[in-house]
Amino acid sequence: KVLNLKSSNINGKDLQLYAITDRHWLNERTLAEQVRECLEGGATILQIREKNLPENEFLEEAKEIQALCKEFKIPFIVNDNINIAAEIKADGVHVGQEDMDAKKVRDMLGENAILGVSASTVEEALKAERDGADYLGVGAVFPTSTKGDADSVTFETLKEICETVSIPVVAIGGISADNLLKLKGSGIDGVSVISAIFASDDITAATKKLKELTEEL
Ligand code: TZP
Ligand code: MG
Repeated sequence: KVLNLKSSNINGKDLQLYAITDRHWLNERTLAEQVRECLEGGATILQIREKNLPENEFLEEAKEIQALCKEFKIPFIVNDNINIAAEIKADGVHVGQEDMDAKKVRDMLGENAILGVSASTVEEALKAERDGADYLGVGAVFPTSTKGDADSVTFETLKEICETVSIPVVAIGGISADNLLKLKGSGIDGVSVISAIFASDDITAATKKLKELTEEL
């Protein structure tokens, strides 16, 4: 049975500044507050990423964040959890190499939903594209403490992936305002960021700054 998510589409421009949530940085605040500030700063797409939240709390939170994304007219993506994505008709799902097989996810989601897949080699990138991915997240392009088991990807591999696939590519992993422009010339469509946004004391300002820098990619 094909789950009918909302009809969506994605292009490189939507991926310019891809924010991913992380409750590790909440500090007495709510995720919705933080996400609003991030969207006010100009994130162009948002992914909710929850690793340990009970399903019912994840669902309620996802609805709240989805409403914000609608308000700011940007795509709303759910990390890994296809059931939640389907239940609330999210714009799409993002899966890693260790998660459910991308082809299976595409079959379950149907043609219209956005499917993002993580890749750290040219082979993984090509397979993800064949399996029906709409975009790739490639990294970690810089050292990061946010995801302990992240593979590392060199600039050369990032560039080769961008040259090889025809779907848009976002770089991820350790990206900050200090190193973002090192990715210039790689061919990426955008950058995906957790801590440089959500660990910031001023989320709106941090997001704005990153967005400005992505204009120069
Ligand atoms: N996948 C590869 S690196 C990474 C993920 C989810 C973590 C990105 O977080 P940060 O804080 O932007 O380095
Ligand atoms: Mg995953």
